[in-house]
Amino acid sequence: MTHWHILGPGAVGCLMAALLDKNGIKVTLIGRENSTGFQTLHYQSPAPNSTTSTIQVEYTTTAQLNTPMDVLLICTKSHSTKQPVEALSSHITAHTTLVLLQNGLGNHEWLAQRFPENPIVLGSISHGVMKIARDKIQHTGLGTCQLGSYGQLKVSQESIAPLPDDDEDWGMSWQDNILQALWYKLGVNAAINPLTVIYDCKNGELLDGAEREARMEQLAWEVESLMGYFDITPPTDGLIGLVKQVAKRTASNSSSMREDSRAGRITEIEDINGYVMRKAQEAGLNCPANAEVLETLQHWQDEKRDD
Ligand code: KPL
Repeated sequence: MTHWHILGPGAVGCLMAALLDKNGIKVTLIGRENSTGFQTLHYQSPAPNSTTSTIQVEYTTTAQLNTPMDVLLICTKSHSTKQPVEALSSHITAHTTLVLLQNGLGNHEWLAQRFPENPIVLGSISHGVMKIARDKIQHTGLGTCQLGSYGQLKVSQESIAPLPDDDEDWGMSWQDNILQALWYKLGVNAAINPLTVIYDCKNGELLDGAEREARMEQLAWEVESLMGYFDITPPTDGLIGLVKQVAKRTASNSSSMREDSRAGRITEIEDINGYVMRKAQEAGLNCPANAEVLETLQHWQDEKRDD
């Protein structure tokens, strides 16, 4: 049976552990904490019929892992990826499939260069999930989990695991063009996340004022023009249509970037609007709204670090 190792026992990593375990797939979580062996993880399913189930998950650390891996699912924050993946590299054999499931873009290019012989799968997840205690996650909203092959070596859905595509809690689908799905997510995050930090508001409140909405439109419009350059077909209602739909659907959410910023953690701005700016430079396009939010958030982050 395929054994999945999940790097990053945060909310998404634990959700994936719970969903994989529920579907009979062997899972080990890899974290920083020096407590290894089997530990209890409580999973609270979404309301209104919320129930809590308990699973026993194996935990290990990068230093203590001592087996080659079948599948390495990377769920770390995008800015904390390279170092722990390097630390695991002696357990990545030619047979290890690397699955990247995180916000922002850029690490997929590094992964393909660093591990050119390995099958690579990219993913985009829209489930709502919160880690409410060290050993407890709350699945706050059902969503989807899109996966797809990336790079030279084509990976088929069947080859990584019998992933359930008929399980409602999972919302799993295999995409032939996963980069397109990831650009859509990048566009949504680039237009919503930094503005929720700047206006210190929930996602839905970005639709409450003309200035906020205009800035959101401009950010989305710039990403959409970049998509054209990289041969990515925009969503049917345009990227701005998708952005507004997500802002409405997740109206009461406080974005991950706002939460990171409030908690004084490094935000994913470099892997979201920063990635947009790196691609804009490659394409020779101007993206002034993305440049502005990037600069503002970088500046705020540096100020907090100096405090
Ligand atoms: O992905 C998100 C995030 O917060 O990172 C959105 C879609 C904006 C939902 O909050």
